[in-house]
Parts: sequence; structure tokens; C-alpha cells
Amino acid sequence: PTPVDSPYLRSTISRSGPHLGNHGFLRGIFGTGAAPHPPTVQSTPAEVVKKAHNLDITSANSLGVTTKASVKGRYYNPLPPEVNLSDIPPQVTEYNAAFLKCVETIKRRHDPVVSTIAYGVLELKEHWRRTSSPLINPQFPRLLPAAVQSFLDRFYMSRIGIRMLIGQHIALSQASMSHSSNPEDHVGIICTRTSIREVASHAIEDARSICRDYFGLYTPPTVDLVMPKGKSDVEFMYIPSHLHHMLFELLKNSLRATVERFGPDAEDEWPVVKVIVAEGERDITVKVQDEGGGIPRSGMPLVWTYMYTTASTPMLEEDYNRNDFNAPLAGFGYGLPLSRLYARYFGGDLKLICMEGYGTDAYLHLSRLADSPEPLP
Ligand code: W6P
Repeated sequence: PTPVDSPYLRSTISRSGPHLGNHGFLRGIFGTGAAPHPPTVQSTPAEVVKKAHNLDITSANSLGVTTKASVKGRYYNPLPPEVNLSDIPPQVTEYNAAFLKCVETIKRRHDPVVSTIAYGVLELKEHWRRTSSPLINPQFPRLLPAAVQSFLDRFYMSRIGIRMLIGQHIALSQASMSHSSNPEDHVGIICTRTSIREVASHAIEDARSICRDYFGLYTPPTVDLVMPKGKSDVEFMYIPSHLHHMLFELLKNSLRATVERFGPDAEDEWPVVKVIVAEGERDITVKVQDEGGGIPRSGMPLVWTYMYTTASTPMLEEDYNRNDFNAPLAGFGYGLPLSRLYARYFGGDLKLICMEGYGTDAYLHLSRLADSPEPLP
């Protein structure tokens, strides 16, 4: 095999701790009846393929899926060139299909985890509110205990990683099964030439549309997208859905602050929200800049916690099931801490600089995907 020199692929391949890999986690899932267990195959797909071909492919793909992929122009094939898909025993193909269905089911089943946890945190807050006397504790805890905060940070960081790997596995499997040509610049869910202009434009339109519906506006505030001097776009290797998620969250905050500061009827006064893209050698930074009045410095630590939300009415579970339900402009207040985790997952970061009374600058630093190790604690 010719493993490509990319930490992303390295971490995919070598990840075999107690949570992932060929050991307890996956066996446990197969043991729960969540997916059909192929009766004749006792070992992992990779082991079966290895046995069948008497080849050492352990450095290839622990999930046994054979895929050709081009990363940064280099050829990546987990199996040696003399092995092709038709050489793989039928049990392995069956096993892979069952495994694929299994992980798809798992991913879907865990879609609502963020809101489930958010309801748990709301219950915890409510419990504190009821049990702590205002005399003893006039400001009932506004910050989660540090242990809970760091647990949730680690939990969500791990979840981002696991879901990315499942998404990558699904995308690669589908690409290898469909025989249709995967777009030249995609390796599963990774886009080797993620266009900031394209992703940011979509995020801007999505955030503006939610802002318009939420405030009942005819036209939401304008957002200007500014590329580096002399460039019409910046492309880099990243996962477009992650980038969209982060920009969308930042833009919703900026648009809401703008409308709330000047009022929904003062559309002539709304300052433009600016998205400024800078391209360095190692970092790409996107600044989302608004004049929505900012946050006082004393409020800054709160925005990174899982307890802080400025949404005035707490969302009820049944709200989500109503068919006239409008996506909340401000939900549980998880947008910022989760976006920072997404940024940090690939070696980036998210920082807010506020001028209370003027506005907020959000700096989204993105490391080019190829040079960051997986940051799981
Ligand atoms: C604000 C508060 C905020 C958070 C994140 C991004 C932008 C903004 N603007 O007023």
C-alpha cells in the first residue's frame, strides 16, 4: 500500500482505542442486534481480506473498504494494485454492506443527541433554580461546573470525530459501490478544494433567510463577502459541511445582533455584516464582523458554555414537531461552543473580540487540513 502522508488518513487508519477500531466498540454494536450480523464472518472485514489474500493490509483501511482516492494529487489505494474489488470474497462484500447499513443507522439514531443533551442541561439549570435559595445564592449558577463543561467539550469533540469518520466511511462506500466517478476534488466528505466563496455564500443566504423569517422582515441585513486582494476565491482542503456549520452559526449571531440593536423596522440603519477572508501560508482566517452592539467583557466567558443562551423563551420539545415550526435564530446557545470545537478539531480556532456598544468580530482560524494531528484529549 502507498499510504498518503496526511494526518487525517493516518488518524483514520490508526484509530483503534477503546472507542473505535476493531475491538469492543464495533463488536458491541454488532452484538446489540442493531444490524444483521453476517453469520459466517467472525473476524473484521480487514482481517478477512488480509487472510483471503495473505496480504498485510493492516495499514490500509481497518473497515475493509477498498477505495481509490486522490489526496492533493497523490494516488491513494488502501489495497495493493494487484488486488481489485472483484477479488474480494463475497462474504466480505456482504459484511461490508451490513456494516455500512449498521453505521448509517447508528449515525441517524444519534442525530438528536445535541438537543437531548441540551434538554438535560436545561433540567439541571431548573433543578438548581429550585433548590438554591436566592438568599444563599442570589445569582444561581450561571456557569456550569467546570467538570460538566469540560465533559461536554470532550463529549462533543469526540462526537464530531466519530460522526466525521462514519460520514467518511459512508461517502467512500457509496462512491466505491456506485462506480460513478466521484467528483475529482472529493475524497468522501473531504473536499480537497473547498471553495470559501461557495460555502460562505450558501451560509450567508441560509442565515439571512432564517433571520428574515424570524423577524418577519422583507429584506434581512446585507452581508458582504470580501476576498483577499486580487483573488476571487480561496480554496483549501476541508470538509465543506463543517465550514458551512461554523459560518452559518456566526452569521446568525451577527444578523440577530444587527436587527436587535437597530430594530426590525430600521432597515436603512442596519450596518452591513462583513465576512473577510484572509489567506496565509498555514492559516486561513475568516472574520465575521458586525456592528450589533457587542457583548461586555464580563459576558464573554458565558458564550462558550453550554448554559448560556440569549433566547428569551426556552424552546419546548413539541415546538420542534410543529409543522409550522420556524428554525430558531437562537436555539440552545450551543452554536458558538460547538463551532469552536469544529474549528479546533482540524487544528483551527474560533475567537470573539467585542467592543461593547459597537459590535463583534468573530475570527475563525482554519488550519489547512493536511497539517494538524487529531486533537482528542
Ligand atoms: C454579537 C454576539 C456574537 C457572537 C458571535 C458572533 C457574532 C456576534 N455578534 O453581537
